[in-house]
Amino acid sequence: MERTFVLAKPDAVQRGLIGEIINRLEHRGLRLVAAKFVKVDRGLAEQHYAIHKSKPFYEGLINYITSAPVMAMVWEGPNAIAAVRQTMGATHPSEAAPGTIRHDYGLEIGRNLTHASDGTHTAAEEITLWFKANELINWSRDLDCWIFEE
Ligand code: IDP
Ligand code: MG
Repeated sequence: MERTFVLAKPDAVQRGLIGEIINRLEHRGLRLVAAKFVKVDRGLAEQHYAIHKSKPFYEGLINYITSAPVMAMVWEGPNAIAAVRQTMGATHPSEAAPGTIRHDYGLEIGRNLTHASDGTHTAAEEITLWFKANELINWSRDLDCWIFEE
């Protein structure tokens, strides 16, 4: 079972789309492991987006992610990292496939509603950055056998 880190970004929170994002991931069959509502400070934002430090959009990105609270989550399931990125859609909403969150709710790359880890290494790093070990809940659902084959 794979775990991935997900954010409903400030625009999603301001627009009342936390529930919609959770709904889509729940309906996909993914299992929630952890969630918290966070006002991101600049230090956390800089750590989370360290890989983008040299990019021209970096300052705007830090301002965006610290501009309002975010909903930070961990979700798990088979191939959860790829599954969540597929449900989110391409980074630029204008390139995201219809039916994805970024397509259905977004227009601009700098207001693309969600973050999701892009690989096993970043997923592990991001989960550790945002959550303490005891905030991650190991549990099972009665319907897991109808979603997970094994
Ligand atoms: P991802 O969120 O799909 O993984 P990344 O390339 O990792 O995309 O970029 C991180 C975030 O930085 C994007 O989700 C978006 O909010 C922002 N971003 C990326 N490229 C641009 C850009 O060209 N202009 C403004 N913001 C950008
Ligand atoms: Mg990324």
